[in-house]
Amino acid sequence: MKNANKKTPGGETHQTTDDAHPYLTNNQGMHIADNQNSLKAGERGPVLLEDFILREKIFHFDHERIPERIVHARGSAAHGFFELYESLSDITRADIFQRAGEKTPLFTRFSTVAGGAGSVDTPRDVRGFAVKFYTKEGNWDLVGNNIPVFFIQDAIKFPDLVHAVKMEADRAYPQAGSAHDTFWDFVSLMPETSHMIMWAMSDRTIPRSLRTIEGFGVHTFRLVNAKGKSTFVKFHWKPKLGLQSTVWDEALKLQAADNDYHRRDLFEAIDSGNFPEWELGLQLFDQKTADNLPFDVLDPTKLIPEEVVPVRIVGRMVLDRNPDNFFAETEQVAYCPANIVPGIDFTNDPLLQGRLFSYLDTQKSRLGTANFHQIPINAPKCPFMNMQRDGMMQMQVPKGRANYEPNSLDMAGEEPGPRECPVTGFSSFRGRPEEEEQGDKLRIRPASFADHYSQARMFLHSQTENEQAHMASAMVFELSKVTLEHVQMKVLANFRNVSENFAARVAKGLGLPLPAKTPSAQPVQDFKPSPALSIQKNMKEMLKGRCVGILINDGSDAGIIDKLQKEIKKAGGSSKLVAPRLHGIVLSDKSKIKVDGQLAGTPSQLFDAVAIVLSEAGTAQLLNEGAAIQWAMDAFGHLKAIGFNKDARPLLDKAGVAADEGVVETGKQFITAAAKRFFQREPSVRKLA
Ligand code: HDE
Repeated sequence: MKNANKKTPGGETHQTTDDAHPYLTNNQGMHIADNQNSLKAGERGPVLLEDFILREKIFHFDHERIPERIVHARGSAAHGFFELYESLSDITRADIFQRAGEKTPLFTRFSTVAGGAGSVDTPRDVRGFAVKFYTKEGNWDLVGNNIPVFFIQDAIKFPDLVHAVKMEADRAYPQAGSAHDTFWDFVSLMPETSHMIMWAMSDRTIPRSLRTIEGFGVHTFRLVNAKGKSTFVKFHWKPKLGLQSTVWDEALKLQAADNDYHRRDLFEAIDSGNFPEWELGLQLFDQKTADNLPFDVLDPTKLIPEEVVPVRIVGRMVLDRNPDNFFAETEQVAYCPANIVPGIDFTNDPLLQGRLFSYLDTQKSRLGTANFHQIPINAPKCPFMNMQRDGMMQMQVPKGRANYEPNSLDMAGEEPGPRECPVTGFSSFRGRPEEEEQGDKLRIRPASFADHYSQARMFLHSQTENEQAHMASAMVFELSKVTLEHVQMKVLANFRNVSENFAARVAKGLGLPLPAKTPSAQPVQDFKPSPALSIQKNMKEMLKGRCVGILINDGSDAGIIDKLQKEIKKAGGSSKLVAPRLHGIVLSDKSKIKVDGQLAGTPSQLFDAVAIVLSEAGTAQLLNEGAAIQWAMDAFGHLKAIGFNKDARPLLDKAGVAADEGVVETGKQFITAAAKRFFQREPSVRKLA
């Protein structure tokens, strides 16, 4: 059916349906004749209540939002697959771990924790790392974080923790930040937060990209094989691009440069075919190993160093497809740690046990119905059927009389209904015969959870000097935003248990005297440092997945730019051109080009390394341009490689860029430098605590 395009009284033309475009309808399937004007009594008359098309459209729009997640509201996600490297059938009967080479579809959502859905991507915050595997035996959700431990040991403290970190109750600020009174008040009174606080103050919480974070299941889980034998497991995700973080000043400026920095980065990487990849690692250990560790494996504030129990790499996750629709998929996806499959099981970790209740409950409140599992992004990709019925938004149309089990009806004539299967069905790990899962009813913390400081100290001592200085400076920053001196003092008193030196540095940075030490329930132990916990010790020097910004102007040497871009591409990286104007930059060879970013809106913090290629005249023009000077100054201050051609040198001089091994002329040495950060430069650009 063809329609001629229609003219409105105002004279604009609106496209109507043709062979390529389907009919626009209302929600009942009725064709719409006019989607531009409401129904009025006369040309300039009142709109009529009768306009059911207008009312349906506005009614639906009015209800477009659903409650955002209580925590982890701000997130970005992607589809992909998990590929198993080797069969783990000796350790688990989980179907996903049986056949080497087999791929399982999945959907992964990354998030910040504290901010609302519309908050920025780069505050100092923990990142959520939630994976939904659509396995052949049901959905398995591994709902983890980018930090392997948690703030608290018992689920009953979670609402307090979250209330404390979120915006304050009366003033509704700060949004998405922990640097305020109530968070640190809670921390100061809960020494069990000490270990996680050290992680939160480290560069782990200011990642460069979601593609460069690790993921952890946090709790100890179990893998159970066909014979019913249980092996403890801790889950790890290791990014193929290695770990990479920002420096604090860069993170702050990224917030201003691009609120959606991580979301855009993930989307663009996938869109351009640079699929982010992680390897799944397992720390597998038995009861004897658990019994010999100097802490309790049920305590989620503790990690097992990789040097003690190695991480066995068993497969990889590739994210290769962006969501088609943010709301339908990323917003409506409902993760739940209780979604497990036969061959995977829980432990008695009291935080995990609380989570097993919370997520199902929160999904009902967010998605409005107990049938949220039928939404496409949440539905298993294997058959699912049972006798659960009805409820709001039931999408299925079950047949027959029998909606209960056992029944004899669906055997006699009706379509056969589902029945239980003791062989393939889930059965909980029975526990150890010598370990009673019963006892007096008690509200108690086990004594084995009482050491709050030893692993916090271990984490600190596992970092490079520069990373330790970042942590002390982060703590000074956060506590300097706290207005209550007694809270600052209590935090310092606690942290004297972690490290006298660290507490003293923070106290000095704040200009406060060191208070008396908080007594520790247990003597603090000096564990061996774990180099695996440091970002800087584990960064990969590579251009793959990274982007170089190239600042140019009229007259820039076309040959240098072309060679540079080719070399970057050859090394696996990408590049973007930045100039004072978006259109019409005329290069040395008189070619006229459009660049990728306009200087004032494309600051250097958006890039992993920068190059400045200018003619003498082009440089002279930019010497009075604050944005250009800041571009170079920030790249230097953020410890990035800076490539330049000789004529651009005056701009570097004006920006105070000193010569060091990261500041090099464009060419081979720049390609090598661009794959690194120059942490050794930092003492020359800022004073750390
Ligand atoms: Fe969550 N958490 N959590 N959490 N969590 C939620 O579920 C909760 C905890 C984590 O991308 C909520 O669907 C309790 C640890 C991630 O959609 C809620 C406790 C870890 C996500 C909830 C914890 C996490 C959530 C909010 C303490 C790391 C985002 C909306 C007992 C292992 C998933 C929702 C996504 C989301 C409860 C602690 C990770 C309210 C009660 C520990 C990655 O149910």
